[in-house]
Amino acid sequence: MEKHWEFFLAPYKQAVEELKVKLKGMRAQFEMQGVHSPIEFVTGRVKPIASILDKAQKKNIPLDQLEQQMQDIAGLRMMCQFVDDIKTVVHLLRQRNDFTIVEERDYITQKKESGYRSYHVVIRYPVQMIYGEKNILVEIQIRTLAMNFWATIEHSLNYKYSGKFPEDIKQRLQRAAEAAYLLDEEMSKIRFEIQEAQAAFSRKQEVKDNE
Ligand code: 0O2
Repeated sequence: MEKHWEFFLAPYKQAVEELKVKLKGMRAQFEMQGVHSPIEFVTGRVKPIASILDKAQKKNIPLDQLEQQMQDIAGLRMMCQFVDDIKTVVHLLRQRNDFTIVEERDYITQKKESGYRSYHVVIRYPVQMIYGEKNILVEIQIRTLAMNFWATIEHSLNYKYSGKFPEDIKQRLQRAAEAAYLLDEEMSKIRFEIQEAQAAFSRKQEVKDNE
């Protein structure tokens, strides 16, 4: 990697690593209390240089403006079991004082034309570098497992077809988005049943572990 990119991306890498620990830590606290965690799992990545350059070109962002205008060079994803958990997670993020929220985008009540659903929270996160503090933008995407399944598949197809889907694939993706939506709805309706079963299972597991 060119030295220039290595320097530029260093605070983003640091932020992703730190935030993975912090957001996974939230899940661990729910587990410790033996209550349902609104967070199922957390992932994070720094956008590859090729994708940064692609997006900059597509959105007409000058390279010297990346820091100010590209919000997802550092990205975290928080996956939830149920749609209602997303609200809880957003609420928890709003209460934290280790970063400030600069923008929220709700693609759940306002899904994208593609069928994409997710809740995006853009934060300004302070990274302690050896030369001082650096405030960078980080995008946190919060979504259900079903939303994530759809987005992951659509993202790979998007890559394959460079965004120009054949008509039949486009229709199937729309139907799959609808199916993912219905799956979320159904799961929400039997949420308490599911949680009871999960609690009983983890109690059983705990007894086994202590044997
Ligand atoms: P990657 O590879 O995930 O990093 P825009 O890019 O114009 O849609 P903007 O302003 O960048 O919008 O912000 P937005 O829409 O809040 O966030 C963009 C990111 O959201 C994308 O990053 C994806 O991760 C995700 N996303 C948005 N729309 C879709 C969609 O239709 N399908 C899928 N699968 N993901 C989507 P990147 O940079 O596109 O890609």
